[in-house]
Amino acid sequence: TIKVEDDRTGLSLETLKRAIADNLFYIQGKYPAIATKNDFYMALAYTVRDRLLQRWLNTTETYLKSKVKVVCYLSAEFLMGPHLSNNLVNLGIYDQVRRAVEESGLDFVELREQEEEPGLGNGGLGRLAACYMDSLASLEIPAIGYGIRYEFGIFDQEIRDGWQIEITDKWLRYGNPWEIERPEASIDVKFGGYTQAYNDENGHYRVRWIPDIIVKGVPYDTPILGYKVNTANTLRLWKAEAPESFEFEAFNVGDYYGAVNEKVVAENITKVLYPNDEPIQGKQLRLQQQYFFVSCSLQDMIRLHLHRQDSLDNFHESFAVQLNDTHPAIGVAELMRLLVDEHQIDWDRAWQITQNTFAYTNHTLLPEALEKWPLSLFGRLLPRHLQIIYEINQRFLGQVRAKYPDDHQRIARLSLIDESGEKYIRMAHLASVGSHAINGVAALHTKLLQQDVLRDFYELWPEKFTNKTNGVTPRRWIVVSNPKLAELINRKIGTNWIKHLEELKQLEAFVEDAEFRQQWRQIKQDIKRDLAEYVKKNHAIDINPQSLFDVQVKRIHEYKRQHLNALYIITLYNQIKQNPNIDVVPRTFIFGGKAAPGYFMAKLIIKLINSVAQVVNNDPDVRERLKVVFLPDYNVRFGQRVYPAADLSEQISTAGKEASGTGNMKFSMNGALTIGTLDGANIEIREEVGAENFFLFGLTTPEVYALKAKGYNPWDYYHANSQLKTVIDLISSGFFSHGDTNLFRPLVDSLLYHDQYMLFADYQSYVDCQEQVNQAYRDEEKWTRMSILNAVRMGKFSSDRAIREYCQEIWNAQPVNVEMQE
Ligand code: 26R
Repeated sequence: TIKVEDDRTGLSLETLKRAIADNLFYIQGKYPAIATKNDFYMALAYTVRDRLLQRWLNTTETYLKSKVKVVCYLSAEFLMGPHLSNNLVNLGIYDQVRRAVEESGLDFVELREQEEEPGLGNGGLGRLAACYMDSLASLEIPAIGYGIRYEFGIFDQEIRDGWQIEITDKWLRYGNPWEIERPEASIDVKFGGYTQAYNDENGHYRVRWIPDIIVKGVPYDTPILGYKVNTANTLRLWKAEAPESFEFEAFNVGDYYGAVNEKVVAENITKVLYPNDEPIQGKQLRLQQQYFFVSCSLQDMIRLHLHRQDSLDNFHESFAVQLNDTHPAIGVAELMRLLVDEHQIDWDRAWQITQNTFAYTNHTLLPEALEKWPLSLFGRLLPRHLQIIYEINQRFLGQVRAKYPDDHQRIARLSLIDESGEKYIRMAHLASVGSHAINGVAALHTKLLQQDVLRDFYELWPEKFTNKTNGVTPRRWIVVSNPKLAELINRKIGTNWIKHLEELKQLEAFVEDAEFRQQWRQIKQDIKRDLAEYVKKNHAIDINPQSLFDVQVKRIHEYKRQHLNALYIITLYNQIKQNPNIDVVPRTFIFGGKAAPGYFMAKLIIKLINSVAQVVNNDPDVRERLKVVFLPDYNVRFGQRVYPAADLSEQISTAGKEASGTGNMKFSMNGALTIGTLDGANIEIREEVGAENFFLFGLTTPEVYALKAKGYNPWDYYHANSQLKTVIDLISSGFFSHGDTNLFRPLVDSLLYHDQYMLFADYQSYVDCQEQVNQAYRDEEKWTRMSILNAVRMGKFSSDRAIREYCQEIWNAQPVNVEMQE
């Protein structure tokens, strides 16, 4: 008999080639002669999607048919990055598909670069959610990621005259082959209006909510396949639309423009991602976004639950709901409303179910990033939720009063409502009260939560607090982004490490193997050359692949201190100007990152870096020994290129400010050494890789606090340190701004008069530490040993470890085997 492979599942070269051609014709409606690169990319993407659909449907079916517990990760952001390569790797068909594409006469890399990355996140928090989705699927944990399908994700960044310009991110412009719209599963969400008390047929007191508008949530599902398993979980993102009936009603009474306006108002809700670091208390639309996606998601869960069984009494055994920061914290009040108002469960039982369902992760200690909503705004938009929050608060404060009678200050501090001035709802308090578990994202961060931000809650419920140090997925951040390194590792220890990252430890045995060190160096060298070519091609800048690649890529923020890095560059520059023949280690300083559009100081830091670059890069005295490049539009795709090319990773936040950091992990896994403070996960990274393999500088958190308490005066440092003074004076003089002494004045003044993040206090320690980096880099073999040890000791920082901990200690979730059937 002749066996013919199915066009949509077959993996032979012939079948893959035919499938690409078929999809080009039947989906894109093109034949090769008239197809664009994007048409070919779409044909390829559909070919790959076809090959994971069977797993996806089997997975969904498995969850629907059994009573397994499902983890629901609620997040306003999912920074997924490109799907194509990741899916190919997780399916285990990367090389085969690449060959099929090339044998079809196409350029695989060129097609791969056609994909618009879904940038539905700002940075750390959104990317963490994406890594966790990969690990959940790879560990075969039933999970759904719930979020918002923003029409415009994080803006694209351009640099003009050294300044950041924001361009709207039209990522859906050419369609998105990875998602499937599910209009049949749409959900209605209410907004505004008023509430009414009534007695039901049994004489029970009840409340109904009469909204003034209803918005329809339409789910768009994307499969998230695990690494070499059958599990393909779902990322379900909600789009807001106007309900058809609404338009129709208005039309009938002749108010056509009113109806169109309703539609516009509804559809605005999921238009655009809010950049962080923007003051948003007054932004009604942001609260609408949060409530919209959370309500859709909880109603969806209830529907799924009732499909599997007939009572909501054990909802918390069906679902574990994780709140990714406070953005979805309104879910606490919404689940109470759904259980009490819409499903007639009594308050006490509903509260037990709610607390057992939710868990809350905090991601920031910065006071300005702690969400609070003006009570007036909140009550107008969500009148029923405000009542529910009052009720929760009253019962909660009753408990507090019983434990701490007459401690009025404590009660005011713990209240869900901030009543010190204008009244606000404190979302972190709502999340803490409504959850059975609260966690920070690195050991230091959790400790600081307990001692500072959530101290009163910790005293009340110490047992709720746990630490869950962040992790990142080695599939995307090593296998996809650094295939050469992955292959070298595979040759030495096989492929088990990809799912068990601790196994990289076996490579320690090769540190003393000169040939292995040579191979390791060669790979780094090749990737650095690739990056240099990319920079040359896309930005017309020459960088020397032999120089030390010193990289700082992350959101631009004063606490992350990109400007401390700039002060060091100017310091080096001054040394060269003073003595042009000085023997310096050639360095390329690479920066990348976006500033929130309304964050003036962050934008000025970008301008400073570019202004310094212009002077340094064009000064003949420097003789190409220093180069400074700010690469525009840092995103997941560029991260994949830059982490593997880095020699040195800059993790230089003021101690006590960076909750964890995750870029620090990606660098180290790829063999970069870290220069960093004792902040966030740096501390744990240093513990793992060994203090001798980590460049440590700066004040510790207790030292930062003590200095603040005794009265920090940046002028003391300025006057005492002539090198620092020279650097600051040079900026002030207009040297980097064509003589304009005003341009950088806000930045310089903020350092001289406040220096909130203590750059001056850490300056000398940083400069000295950078000198140690230089010395280490001069000893090639030593540097290589350190690089290898950094990478192979990173096992702890796999997101698989983090997800296992969440499963065991918070979610009580188990892996579920998905059987393949036709
Ligand atoms: C309230 C609103 C304006 C807002 C503020 C801040 C929205 C979003 C943010 C982003 C924060 C919460 C964030 O991304 N935090 C980062 O989370 C990472 C993952 O845990 C950490 O690694 C990182 O240290 C932390 O800054």
